[in-house]
Amino acid sequence: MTRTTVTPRPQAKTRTERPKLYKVILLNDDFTPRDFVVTVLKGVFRMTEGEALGVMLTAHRRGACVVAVYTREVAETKAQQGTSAGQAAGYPLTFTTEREE
Ligand code: NFA
Repeated sequence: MTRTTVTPRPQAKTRTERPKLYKVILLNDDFTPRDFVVTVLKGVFRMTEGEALGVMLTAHRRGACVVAVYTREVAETKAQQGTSAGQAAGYPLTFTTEREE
């Protein structure tokens, strides 16, 4: 009779990489009306009125404000949507993205 020896392999560990995160940053400008910025922040970034007001005012006073942090695709899409909303209304409103350290 033939005997077969089964040698168990050491179980390979599954390593799940954390995705890199990207900040969406709102840049201040002198032309986009404050209430328009608030409307875009609420619509694109699902913020409440109070959150949107806080972010808009911080960008207005300091020049820029981090809006939110997402994976790359989501951050780039939302930044593009916010910037496009401004362009469609004739404003220079700009959202950029930056890799988080
Ligand atoms: N600075 C703009 C104004 O006074 C408002 C604004 C805030 C624009 C934040 C862009 C970003 N109308």
